Amino acid sequence: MESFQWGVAGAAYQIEGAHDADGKAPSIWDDFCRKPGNIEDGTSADIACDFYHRYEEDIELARAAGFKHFRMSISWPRVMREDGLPNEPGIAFYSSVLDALEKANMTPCVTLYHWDLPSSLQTADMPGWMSPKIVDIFVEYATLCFTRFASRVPMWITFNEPAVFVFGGYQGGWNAPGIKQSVAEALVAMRHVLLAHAKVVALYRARFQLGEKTGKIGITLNTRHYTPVDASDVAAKGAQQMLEDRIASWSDPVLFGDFPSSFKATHAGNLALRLSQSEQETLRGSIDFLGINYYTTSGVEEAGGSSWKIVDLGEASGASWLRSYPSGLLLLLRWLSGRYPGLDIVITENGFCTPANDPEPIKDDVRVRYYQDHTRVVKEAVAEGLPLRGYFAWTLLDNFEWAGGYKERFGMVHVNFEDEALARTVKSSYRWWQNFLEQNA
Ligand code: GBH
Repeated sequence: MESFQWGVAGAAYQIEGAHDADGKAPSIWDDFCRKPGNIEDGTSADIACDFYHRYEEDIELARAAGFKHFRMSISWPRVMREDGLPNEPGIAFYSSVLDALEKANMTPCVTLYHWDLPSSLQTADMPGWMSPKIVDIFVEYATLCFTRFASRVPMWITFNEPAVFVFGGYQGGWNAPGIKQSVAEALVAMRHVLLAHAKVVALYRARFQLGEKTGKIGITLNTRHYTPVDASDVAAKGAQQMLEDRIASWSDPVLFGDFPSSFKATHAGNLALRLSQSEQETLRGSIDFLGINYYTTSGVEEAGGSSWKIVDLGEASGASWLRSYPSGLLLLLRWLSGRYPGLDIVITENGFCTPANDPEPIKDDVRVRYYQDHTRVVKEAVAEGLPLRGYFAWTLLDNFEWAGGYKERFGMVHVNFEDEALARTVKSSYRWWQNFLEQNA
């Protein structure tokens, strides 16, 4: 496991707080949280973990755990003003974070977009990712980030979980900006995200990739494995169809330049899925690695005739969508490297949820077990020769879990949100990582 990257991941909106500090403009998540009913416990991330002011202490926690890689995101409305000019104090913040990481001997992995679109880009005239104008506006934002930070950041991710903010934000409505419309309509946003990704990667490769092309850029997809639980052909076909619909619908475009034929058949006639020759060319091969966030697996079972259904597998957590099923990770990695031979894969998130009302939050044995089981699979995958290059645990701190508010905890460090001091206390899982990383250094 010589050069394998062990890291810890987080995202700006979930931890930074300081929602209006130093010229930061509002984001669609600031707005979404203000609307009653959107967030389970009625909270927001106005303060969150106050990482904005405590990043030194928190980076020290990550360092002392033994992590050598640190995944973070840049908040677009913190670094770019509504008039498009740089917001220097916001840029200075990330610059200080990078300084602290350098001092701590940790390598940054930076996500450009982890869901906090500037509010000024989501209006009646400018409908966010639904507008074709967003493509070039995202390129401008990325240009600013690369100009200021590319020389210090060897690993970039354009988008975190595009399916979640596209379909959650522009179809289901449970994610910002909270728009409810048909899947067919939301595919327009999917198209724009893919085109924005491809353009930003072309820009990075042409102008910013570090000397000797050591800098890498990729995309991170939300994934789960879909695994047949019976031996029927129907279940096998159902599982394959789900994997293509949920994962390959994003990874095929950035690797092959076009959507899977099954996806095009499902949405037959939808113009958003028609890519021109030149769009296909910019998309094709537009990642140096594929980032996957893996948390869970679903079973697929024959349900009579030619129909199949999704069933729960594995051990329950504090979030209904997340059940621990470690072997699904290995199956998913095999499926991905079968479809995309030679492609480098990085697990950019993996972690377990416990409820906020857990009577013993510090003694998070279930999380220890989850990390044990999943890191074992990581080692198996590497031993098997699968091109898995890194693993990032989600996450260092208990934080703002989007629509789940503060009710769902993923941290290896407890944060006391009941008290202004926001005290950090390491959990058993933190100590487990410390020990694990010492042995695997
Ligand atoms: C990731 O999302 C995010 O990147 C990260 O910010 C987040 O904190 C972390 O994982 C933990 O959740 O409709 O029942 O599926 C994970 C994918 C997709 C899981 C949306 C929750 C909503 C509930 N998420 N899903 S459901």
